[in-house]
Amino acid sequence: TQGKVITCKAAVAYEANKPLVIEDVEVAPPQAGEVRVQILYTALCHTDAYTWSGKDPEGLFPCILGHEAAGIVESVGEGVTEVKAGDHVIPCYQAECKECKFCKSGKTNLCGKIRGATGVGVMMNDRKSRFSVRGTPIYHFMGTSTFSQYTVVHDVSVAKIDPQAPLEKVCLLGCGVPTGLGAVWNTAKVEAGSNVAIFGLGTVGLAVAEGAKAAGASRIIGIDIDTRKFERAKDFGVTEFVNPKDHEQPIQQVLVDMTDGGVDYSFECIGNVSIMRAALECCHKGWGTSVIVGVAASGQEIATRPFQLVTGRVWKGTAFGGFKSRTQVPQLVDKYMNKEIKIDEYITHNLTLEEINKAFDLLHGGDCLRCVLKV
Ligand code: NAD
Ligand code: AHE
Ligand code: ZN
Repeated sequence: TQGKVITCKAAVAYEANKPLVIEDVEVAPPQAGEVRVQILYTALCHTDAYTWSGKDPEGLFPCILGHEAAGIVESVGEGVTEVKAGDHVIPCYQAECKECKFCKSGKTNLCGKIRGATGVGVMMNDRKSRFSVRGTPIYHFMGTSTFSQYTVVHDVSVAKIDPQAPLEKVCLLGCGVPTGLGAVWNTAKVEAGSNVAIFGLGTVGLAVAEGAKAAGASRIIGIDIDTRKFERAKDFGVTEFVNPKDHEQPIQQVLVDMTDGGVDYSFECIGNVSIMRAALECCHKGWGTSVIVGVAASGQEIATRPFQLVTGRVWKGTAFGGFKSRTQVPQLVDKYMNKEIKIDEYITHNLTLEEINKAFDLLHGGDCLRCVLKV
């Protein structure tokens, strides 16, 4: 297949909110600096649902969504040295070129090399897509487009992993689990003995709980409006639950009262700007730090009284939990293989690519964390 167009199945999003269509998609060979990957397993993340909903300003249609996956390199383009055909890989929506201003700064995991192309659904080389259906180009998504049996990614967007690792599990290390763990370990740098509040107990929020427990946090307070989330959350380290619907007072006040003035760290894992405000305002005066993890819709803005920051609270955000993707995703795979981090516990459903619309329905129902599709 090397050097040839591959025709394979992919789920195409033609329009916002319209069911995805399983199509025979033509996938062009990788050009210089590109890698064609056979995707074996992909999970769905709420960010896929968000873009599909039409609320993402970077959402383009028709496109192939998906960014939490694992697979095997099918072929590589000219000049690609770090992976070869047969390597087991995880596509990384957050690239790491190791050469740009961002990568060299030592201050961020964001990479600037290809972001200008991935935000508009094309490849860097020729600003074109490698996907087409009956001659019509289909946009890429997040530089990954994993809802396809084959995809083409930039070489800086692919992490080579232990070939022994089960791809049907480690696909989750493409997004949600690292995001939550890293929000705690890299972005907030939670210390032992801290009090932590987590808003939203989906996969990302539970991974925050897992990370906080590992960091030695004393109280890990989970906040969710869906009571079904509570029982499971205990297994991930949540020590106390609050349902905002059970309280008359604003949730930030409830938390301040529970914690003698506020928490040391809070994490917003929902994507709701009024909860982002509550998450900041439930932090302790003088030092409390709030990390925004959730992705809010186009046009939404955050607000608080500046006095909240003047009096020492800190507002931060995180992308992919601050992990440097190509360097650190393989390390997270090793941690899973050594049983230092969970993955299996986040997988509540398994389906096939053909059943992807059902998988999105499950994602919107309350009992699904991650649904892994066999591609
Ligand atoms: P999810 O839908 O599984 O989890 C969200 C949880 O929030 C659910 O349990 C829901 O019941 C709860 N919730 C909804 N509204 C609430 C409210 N008003 N008060 C309290 N709880 C409420 O989603 P997920 O896959 O865990 O992702 C969470 C968010 O993180 C999404 O916005 C996603 O787009 C974003 N995300 C960001 C990054 C990043 O790098 N920054 C990475 C992955 C996901
Ligand atoms: N396209 C959206 C922003 C989406 C967003 O914030 N994405 C997160 C990852 S979510 C993964 O599930 C992120 O890492 N952003 C950093 C980046 O460079 O995209 C919008 O609002 O424009
Ligand atoms: Zn995601």
